[in-house]
Amino acid sequence: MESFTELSSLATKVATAAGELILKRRIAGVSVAASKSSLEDVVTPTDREAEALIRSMLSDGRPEDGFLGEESGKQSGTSGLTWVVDPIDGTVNFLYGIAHFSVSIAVVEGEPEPSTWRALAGAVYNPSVDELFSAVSGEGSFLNGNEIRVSEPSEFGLSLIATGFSYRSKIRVEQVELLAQIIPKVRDIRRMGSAALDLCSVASGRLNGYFERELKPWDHAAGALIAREAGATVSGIANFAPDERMLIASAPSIHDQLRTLILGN
Ligand code: LIP
Repeated sequence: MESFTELSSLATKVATAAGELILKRRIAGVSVAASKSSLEDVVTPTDREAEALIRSMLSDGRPEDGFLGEESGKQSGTSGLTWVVDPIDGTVNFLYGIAHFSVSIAVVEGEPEPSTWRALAGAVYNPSVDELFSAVSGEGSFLNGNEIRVSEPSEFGLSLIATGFSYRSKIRVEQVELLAQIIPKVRDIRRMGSAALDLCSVASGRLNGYFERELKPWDHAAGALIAREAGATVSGIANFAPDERMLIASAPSIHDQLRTLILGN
């Protein structure tokens, strides 16, 4: 297998190319192509176009690898590696012209299951501000080539915490009820609309913590690796692997207290 560094180089090259495409389409104007799990859960023609470009570039570079994408699903490979891709993370922001969306590309070893995969390399690119977050397993995390580390708050009550909400209104009511218990105990809350960029914000110290339910593998595959390699603790409901039930990422010193607030244990 090629070195992890070569995998990272391919991830960053493809994420940057896809980011340039989606920014061009955003400037030209964006429409809804379809809705998915609910009317609020939209997909645009650019989501599909960007994922097709990503698949094509990855296949050219590593034809034997598997692929799992938000828009085109899963294709098994023969190399033991799978690329886990969200072509536009923060699609609603993209649709509304809010400059906070990203291309998220990770490569994992083993099945594309968060509870069992080993993330090897990842890239998250925000084309609106030309910020490329990247990480290689065991080699740290970087923002535009400069190493990044989590930020430890002086105390839990001064933590800046982000979260996100479900596309399903019934679940959103439950999430707001939980948030009502958390918000008085921390500095403030942010809801920015891209899980990948929220995880990169934890990695770079722009947030002290982030949690969210119902994330798909492609939402967090790259961002969770970037957060961990920057010193964050990332966990889920049961073992220390996030899944759709919950993802919690934070500076290590506040993780247990944040988990207890969110999960009650
Ligand atoms: C989004 C996530 C975000 C979440 C949104 C949505 P998408 O992913 O990045 O954290 O709150 O509901 O799931 O759909 O833009 O790829």
